[in-house]
Amino acid sequence: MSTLVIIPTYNEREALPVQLAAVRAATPEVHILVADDNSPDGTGEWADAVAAEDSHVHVLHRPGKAGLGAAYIAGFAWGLERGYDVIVEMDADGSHRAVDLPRLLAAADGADLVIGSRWVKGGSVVNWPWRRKFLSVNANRYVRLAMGIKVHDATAGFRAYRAPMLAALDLGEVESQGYCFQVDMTWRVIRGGGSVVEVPITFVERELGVSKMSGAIIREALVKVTVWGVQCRWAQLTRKA
Ligand SMILES: Nc1nc2c(ncn2[C@@H]2O[C@H](COP(=O)(O)OP(=O)(O)OP(=O)(O)O)[C@@H](O)[C@H]2O)c(=O)[nH]1
Ligand SMILES: [Mg+2]
Repeated sequence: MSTLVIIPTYNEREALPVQLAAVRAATPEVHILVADDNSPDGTGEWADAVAAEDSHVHVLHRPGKAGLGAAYIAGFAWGLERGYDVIVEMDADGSHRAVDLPRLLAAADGADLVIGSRWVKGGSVVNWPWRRKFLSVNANRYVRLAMGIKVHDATAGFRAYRAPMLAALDLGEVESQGYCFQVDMTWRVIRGGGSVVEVPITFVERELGVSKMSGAIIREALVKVTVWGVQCRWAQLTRKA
């Protein structure tokens, strides 16, 4: 089973070296694609230098900051073209621990989408203030309720897709960024008839670099999940009528 781990980066010059080394050590066989949006801090150039020395590391240079979702969509296309069996999403900032990756990959044997979940039994978050926990837990409750899905951590960004599942989705249609991108992808897999499994992970708040989370990212998720929820309920109602 060949695996590609996509790490999207924007100004992760401090964090990426630590994360890259951790992934190489935990899973020496996997390939890594750094999808960099022309980071002003030189993350892309640093990744190029590593890629020149290590055949397991690749770099996708994008012209400018266009959001997490767009970077992943481009990374998925890159991985599908090259025939990887499993494609993983993973942050550069160390929040997603490389030591949890082998369990995610093992579960990808039996599911189209494996979500590294904070909000199932055994999952946890380290170093988050109560407000962040409250936001994430309740955002996920809202997603479950509004969209009628059973996933406990639909906003999670540490996940593994089986390539045929990604290939079956119309990825060109996906416009969401941030957390919304994760919910959008989860919903597309479910609607596409794919199986979803949640594996508990320990999520660690970033210690290096700066968060790119913003009010706009939270608003996007809230508005879109509400619209999708209404569409979904409407479709259920009109089917029954
Ligand atoms: N290529 C690319 N990567 C991005 C962009 N925005 C964020 N990222 C990367 O996506 C990953 C997650 O971003 P974070 O800033 O950690 O956002 P977050 O994990 O939601 O928020 P925190 O928990 O506060 O860290 C990191 O590896 C970022 O460098 C973007 O516009 N383009
Ligand atoms: Mg982060």
